[in-house]
Formats: sequence, structure tokens, C-alpha cells
Amino acid sequence: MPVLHQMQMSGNCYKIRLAARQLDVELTLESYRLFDGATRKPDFLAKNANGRVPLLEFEDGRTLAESGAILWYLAEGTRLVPADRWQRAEVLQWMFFEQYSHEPYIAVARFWLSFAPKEQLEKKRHLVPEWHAKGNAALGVMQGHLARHDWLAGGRYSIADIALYGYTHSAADGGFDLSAYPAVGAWLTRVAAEPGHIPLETTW
Ligand SMILES: N[C@@H](CCC(=O)N[C@@H](CS)C(=O)NCC(=O)O)C(=O)O
Repeated sequence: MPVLHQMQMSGNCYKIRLAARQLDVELTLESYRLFDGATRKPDFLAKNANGRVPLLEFEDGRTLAESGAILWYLAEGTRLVPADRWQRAEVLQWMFFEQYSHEPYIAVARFWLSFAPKEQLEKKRHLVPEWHAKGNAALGVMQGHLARHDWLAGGRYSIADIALYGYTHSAADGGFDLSAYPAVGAWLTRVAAEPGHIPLETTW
């Protein structure tokens, strides 16, 4: 059975647990603590030179990093990835948007404002307005799309929705006010109602 190297409160790792559960893929969890630096030690760096989770490790020794790549690998050929060429590109469009325009602000604000030790947060405090401005811009893009569509891509629930749900549903932890984005709120409710949905806190 593949091993998911992960951190329990990480939205990036939650995306993988959620997709795996909805696809009935069994994974063994190897969990790391947020602040002990284990993913930067030689043992882990030998598996992922980038020192980050999630990381999927297979029995034959292969390893796959990056939440988007792992989601794509698990979901390819299932109902969570469309077969149509255009719709597949739409899924990727939203997944790349998540990694470049959304996660770097919303997930980072969440980490520093909700999990980092206060004295370390003080060194980052000057960045909070930029995280909020850019994160709100990303939420605005989602609001514009979701006011006209039920799902992000392909007209149905897909790994694009899972990728964006990870840190959108927990954005309040980063100081974001989701009430300003009612279509995003309605979409969060739809995602959470999908069969097999599990909350972020679920251990496995
Ligand atoms: N782009 C990566 C980001 C992965 C990432 O930032 N992982 C964090 C947890 S959410 C991590 O491993 N932090 C530990 C560290 O950087 O040492 C993905 O989507 O998987």
C-alpha cells in the first residue's frame, strides 16, 4: 500500500486524504509534526529533495511530490478527472491557479496567523497586508466563476474542486472573511456534501 507522508493540519495533505477517501484508495499515513523540521532531515530529503509534504511513496521505492501531481495520479481515469481534452485543461487551469495565486497567500496567512509561534509571526507581520490583498484577489476570481457555475471545471465535481477546497474552506484561519464571497460559500457547502467527504481534522 502506498505511504502518504503528511502533516495532519496541512491543507495540501488534506487534499490527498480527501481524494483518496472518495476514490476508495487505501493509503498508509506517515505523519510529521509541524515544527520539528523532520522533512528537512537527510532521511526525508532522500525521498523529496524539496523537503515538503505531501509525498506519496510506493512499494517499489518511487516517490511523488506536489499535491497537484499526487491528485492527478490518484484520480486519472476516475470520475474526478474529465476525459474531455478541454475539460482536463480547465481542471489544470484551476490547479495551477491554486498553486500560484491562491495557496501562496491563503495557506501562508493561515500558517503564520494560526499555527506559527507568536515571536516568529512578528517577523512576518509586515507581509500580512500583501497576503490578504492577494488572497482576497484569488477569492474574488473564484467568486466570479462560481456565481455562474456550480463547479470549477468540466461542469462537475473534480480534483480542481478538491485542490481549491483545501485552503479555501479554512481561509478564516488566515484572517479572510468568506462572507464577502457568497458564491464561494455556496460552493464550499456543495463540496462538503459530496459522497465520501471527510473534514480536514479526520485522522484517516
Ligand atoms: N506546492 C506544494 C507545497 C507543499 C508544502 O508547502 N508543504 C508544507 C506543508 S503544507 C511543508 O511540507 N512544510 C514543511 C517544510 O517546508 O519544511 C504542494 O502543493 O504539495
